[in-house]
Amino acid sequence: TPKGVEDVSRILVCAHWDSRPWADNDADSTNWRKPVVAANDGASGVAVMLELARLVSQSDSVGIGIDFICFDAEDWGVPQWSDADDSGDSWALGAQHWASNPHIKNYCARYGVLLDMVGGSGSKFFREGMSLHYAPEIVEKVWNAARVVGYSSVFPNSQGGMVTDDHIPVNEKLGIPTIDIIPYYESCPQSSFGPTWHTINDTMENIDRNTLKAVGQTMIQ
Ligand code: AHN
Ligand code: ZN
Repeated sequence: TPKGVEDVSRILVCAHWDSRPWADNDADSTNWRKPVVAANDGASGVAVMLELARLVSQSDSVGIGIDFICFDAEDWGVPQWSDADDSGDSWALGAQHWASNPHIKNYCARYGVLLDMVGGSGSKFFREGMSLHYAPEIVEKVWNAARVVGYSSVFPNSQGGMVTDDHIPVNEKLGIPTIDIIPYYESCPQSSFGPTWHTINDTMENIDRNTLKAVGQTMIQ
């Protein structure tokens, strides 16, 4: 049997690796058609994933298979300056495609974790609503792991928003219970995803290594 088929001894770790072509949430409308650098919204999830892969490859006691997937074209959703209506399916194009055409026929995994925007300064990862809907036991497991490694202040137990993201097609089309670790800002006027979301300020200066570490350490736990 090929790896991953009907296989519950594997888990899935995913992130999107594309960057949004338009900074359509920038405060300055002259930036709306400029690309986002995406230090947080793209690179951060991949960065944590690479570090997990590095650590796991050094260990001989992981005891489970881990599939790392970088999704393309997550961030091609209809821009705010466009007249086209955004039904939600213009987002997560790579994940939609992969979930309909997995790299292995009948691919399965025990569960999945999506890392999206896991490096922002001041980020807190509230429990995301769609994750609670599709995979409440995985939310419980991960938030418990965060508490065990001392990051309960970065991973509050209360619920944040409901997010259209790469985990939706993985849940809906493949039936793999998959959660999204994504920031939620309770009182940020620009966006509930934080002040740099889809702006030209999504750059390295606004990345905090402590946020990356909290997420990485939780994943290792
Ligand atoms: C929507 O704005 C519909 N979803 C947010 C998903 C996203 C965008 N993650 C990163 N960039
Ligand atoms: Zn984005």
